[in-house]
Amino acid sequence: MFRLLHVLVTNDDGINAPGIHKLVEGLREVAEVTVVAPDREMSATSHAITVTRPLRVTEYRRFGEGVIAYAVDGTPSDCVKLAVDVFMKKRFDIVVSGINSGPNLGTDVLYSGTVSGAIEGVISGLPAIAISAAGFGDFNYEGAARFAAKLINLVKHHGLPEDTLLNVNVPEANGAKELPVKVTRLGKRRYTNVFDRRTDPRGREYFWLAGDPQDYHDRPDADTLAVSQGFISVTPLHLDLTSEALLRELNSWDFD
Ligand SMILES: [Mn+2]
Repeated sequence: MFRLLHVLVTNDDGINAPGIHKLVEGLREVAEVTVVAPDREMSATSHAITVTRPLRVTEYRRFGEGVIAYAVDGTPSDCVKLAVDVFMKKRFDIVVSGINSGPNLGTDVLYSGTVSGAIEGVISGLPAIAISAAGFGDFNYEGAARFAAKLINLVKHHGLPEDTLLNVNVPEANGAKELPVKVTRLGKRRYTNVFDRRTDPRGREYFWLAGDPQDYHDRPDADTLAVSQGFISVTPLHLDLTSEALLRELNSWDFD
């Protein structure tokens, strides 16, 4: 019997962020959608989980009829864990995390709560997609939401290997109807001017972490390069960080 895919949606910008609302609008046309997302912004919380205090869950109705949604006072990983393990016993088919405000390219993925929401899905044994808007402010999320709806069906059709997720970055369409897609690897991204040094009203110095990304396009298939050229970037990510190359060489080190 034909059954709609059941998508678990989360994000790190919080359940009120415009990106997650556009994502749900796009997905609900082709899938059953359940949302479990942080009740406030949790950007750059990476794969943190909350273990030193309880988690509170509140029903959330602003996605409208037919979308079950809960806001959690925790991280994206907490949300996916709760959704899968405890509180929604229903089986999900796929996890989609986003649409993040701002890109998650290269080394960004190590800090990203958006990517970690998807990683938690993979750890739970589900296929997962992280999707980010490669732009800030009044970004038009519609192209990204349409692509997410297309991609969940491709993932259903092809499946994803174990411990693997897709990291997607979508640039602003700028009038283009459909953006071209490029399959990429993680590029190199470093930040300069990382700390903004300021003075508070009482004359005490403080620091605000921000920074300007510097991309090093040393490979033609880097995600950073693809997005800068106006492509939707799709990067397969694997959870095993083991270095195969050094693993072999390390065996020849004299540890004794
Ligand atoms: Mn974010």
